Amino acid sequence: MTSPPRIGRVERYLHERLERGPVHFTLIDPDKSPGEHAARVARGAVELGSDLILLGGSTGISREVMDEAALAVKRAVQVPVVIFPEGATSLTPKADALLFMSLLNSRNLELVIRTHARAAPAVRKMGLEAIPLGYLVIAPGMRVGEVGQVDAVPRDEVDAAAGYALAAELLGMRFVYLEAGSGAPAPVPAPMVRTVRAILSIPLIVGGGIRSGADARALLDAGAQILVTGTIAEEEGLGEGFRSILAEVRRGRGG
Ligand code: 1GP
Repeated sequence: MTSPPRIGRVERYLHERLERGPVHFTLIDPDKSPGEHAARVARGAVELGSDLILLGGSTGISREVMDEAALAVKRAVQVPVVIFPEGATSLTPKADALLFMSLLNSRNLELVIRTHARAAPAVRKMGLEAIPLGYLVIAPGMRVGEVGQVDAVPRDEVDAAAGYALAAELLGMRFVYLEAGSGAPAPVPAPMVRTVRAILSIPLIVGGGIRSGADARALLDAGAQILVTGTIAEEEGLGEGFRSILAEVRRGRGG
């Protein structure tokens, strides 16, 4: 017996939010901001209008650290708490969902599909909602570019990025994430975002190097629908930079 794909609760929530305008994800690394610290960052971010908390980011986050962070953040905020995985070891059923992401331009098949094949039965058993996503690293790529053994898409090769993004959609993935790399000196170029947006029907996520309201504005104007920030809150807290990014996101929603 077959049945149409099941869209989970978090994915439905995202589509409802996207109807109202741009969406923001706050990425928290539980190794750097464990438990109650993660909860404090999440609470402040959600008060400013962030729509979802992503947990992940560094290598080798243990299951215990993830469990603790997911529980603490869920107690602190109403928005979904979603795992941004760096491998199969940090999965926790305490989160609401998992970005089930293929690193499209990795040379390492482990990160394209093989780890997924091993982890899929455990994901199903945990009852974790899996959100299918194509993850594409754009130069400079930073650490994820290295660890992910990526052939990063050069910043001026907009058609190459569009090809990957459309292939992800045609393969049935339901989100595309353009990643410049955490801490990148500049975000994904706006012309690339514009070209990818024009060809894609599924929501476009952009992250890496977003440090100011002006960065956010340029990406939103180019058609990014979901912005992800991590480093800025880690380095500066929820100060002026973070606030100005969220102000642009709220402005895109009309207030
Ligand atoms: C990293 O895209 C995210 O995977 C966030 O990047 O840390 O540069 O905000 P930053």
